Amino acid sequence: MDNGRCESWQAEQEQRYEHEGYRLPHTLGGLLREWTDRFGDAPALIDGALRLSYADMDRKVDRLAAGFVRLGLRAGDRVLVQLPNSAAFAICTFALFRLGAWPIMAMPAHREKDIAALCSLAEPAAYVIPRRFLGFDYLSMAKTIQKGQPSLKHILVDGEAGSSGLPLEQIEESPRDLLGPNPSDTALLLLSGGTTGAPKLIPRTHSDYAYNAIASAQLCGLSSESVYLAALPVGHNFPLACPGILGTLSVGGRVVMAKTPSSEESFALIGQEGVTMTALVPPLVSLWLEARKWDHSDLSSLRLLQVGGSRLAPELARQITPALGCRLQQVFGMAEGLLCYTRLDDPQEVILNTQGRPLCPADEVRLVDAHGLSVASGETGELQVRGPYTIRGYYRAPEHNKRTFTVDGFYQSGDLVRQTADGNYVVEGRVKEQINRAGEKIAAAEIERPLAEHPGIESCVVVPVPDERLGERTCAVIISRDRTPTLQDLQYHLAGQGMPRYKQPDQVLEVPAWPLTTVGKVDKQRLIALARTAFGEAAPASI
Ligand code: OOB
Repeated sequence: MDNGRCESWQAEQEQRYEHEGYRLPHTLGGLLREWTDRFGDAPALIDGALRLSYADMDRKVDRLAAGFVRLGLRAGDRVLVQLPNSAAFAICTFALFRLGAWPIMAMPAHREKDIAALCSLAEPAAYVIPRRFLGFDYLSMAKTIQKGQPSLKHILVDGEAGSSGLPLEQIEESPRDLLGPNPSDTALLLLSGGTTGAPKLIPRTHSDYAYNAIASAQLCGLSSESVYLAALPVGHNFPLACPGILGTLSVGGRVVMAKTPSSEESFALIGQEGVTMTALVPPLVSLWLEARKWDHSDLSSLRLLQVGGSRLAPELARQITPALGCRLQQVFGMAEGLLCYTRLDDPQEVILNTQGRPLCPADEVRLVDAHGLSVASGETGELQVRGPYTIRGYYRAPEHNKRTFTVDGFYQSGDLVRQTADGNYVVEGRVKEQINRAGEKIAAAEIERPLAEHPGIESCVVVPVPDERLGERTCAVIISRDRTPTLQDLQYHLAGQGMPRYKQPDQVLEVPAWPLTTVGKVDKQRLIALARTAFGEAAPASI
């Protein structure tokens, strides 16, 4: 921030957060040590046959952190982490925390284009991958990416590395004393859903992320008896710290890693490990409920299912407790910070129909109209937020930051939200042009640009269409040249450019001309309406 006014409110706020106890004096690496002192031999991580106690984990983290130092990694270096749900993910992440290097939380589903863009933005010194996962060869992708990224010195592999990578296990060595970071330093970079197609990285500090996880654990009533199933990809904020892995470890509970969120794998783990809590996005809730019709696995240990990431239809919400025998908690969160939760003791109607209210009493939420003015109570407006764990800017994005944060430091979320009379929030839609497909946020522009290069396309706009199972699916609306390309043509074209399947359009709709707004812009709302009429909610896409 560059003017005196901003600096003064920032300093004032910092004081307030400090005074009210929201600035925890901890680093995440330091916290693991404290938790180990308290819970030592209790089980912390379960990954298939591998079971690690807090003490085992702490020891491994120390050894790996020492290995990272030997490789030349230093505090403030970025390390791209693209590991599936595993003990290796947790150990690697905490080793980086302890050292003060910043993990960039990539998802296993990211492919060459996404990873290369992250590398160009953040210039990581190392890239941590599995050798293979779900049939995909990460090592050969990493090697290709490394050729174009001079900063990327090390490819570290969880498992067999062949000749071109270094196995994570091999770099572990005797622990050494580390200076370590400060609580107010950046701890990690989360990925944002993004609005423009270019990736955005979200710097979260040790202190703010510790608060995020610990306060969430308290709100969710976690204890040393809690067993958390990490079913969603663990690099995402939701399973990582809301309260997720970090929150569970903060109270001496145990974390069970699922390789995929399939009902088959998760139901089996719930029964075997006595899982008490997990988190899902709404499309997975549909799949689990479907499976529950014939799968009578013992889920009796499950007490709480958190659902968030995209809109949960009340009809779906209503089926959860009867089918799975657990309570529901709705979570409306964002990697940028703000977390809203329904509370465990809220009335049923609140839990089924709202996305709850902020985690922290110091979270300041305002709902504004297109001119930035507060809307009347009960009206829908764009949610803006400022608070102790909400960021003040993205990493290396000065121009975007000017557009996305107000001068008084509020993050403009792009979410259209209303507040109910009892103070809970309901998400009604988005200002941002983004498709939320099964919880994955895809910027329309990210698809539009490569799609427009197809020889059969004159111009194109990508819009979301409501989908019963995915929340939203992607429809490419096109004006074609001579011959209309088929959906398969377009998917083939995009796959050829390295775009993963989940980002490719699910449907194509041809129009003769663009509908225009009064100022002559393409009217996306009209296109969304057209696509809805053409396809409705009936034709589900495959994930
Ligand atoms: C979570 O985080 P992100 O960063 O992947 O996505 C944030 C966006 C929000 O701005 C909103 O548009 C949407 O996802 N969203 C929801 C929602 N929760 C998130 N839309 C409707 N209903 C909900 N319950 O998605 C995230 C982070 C932490 C916890 C849970 C979700």
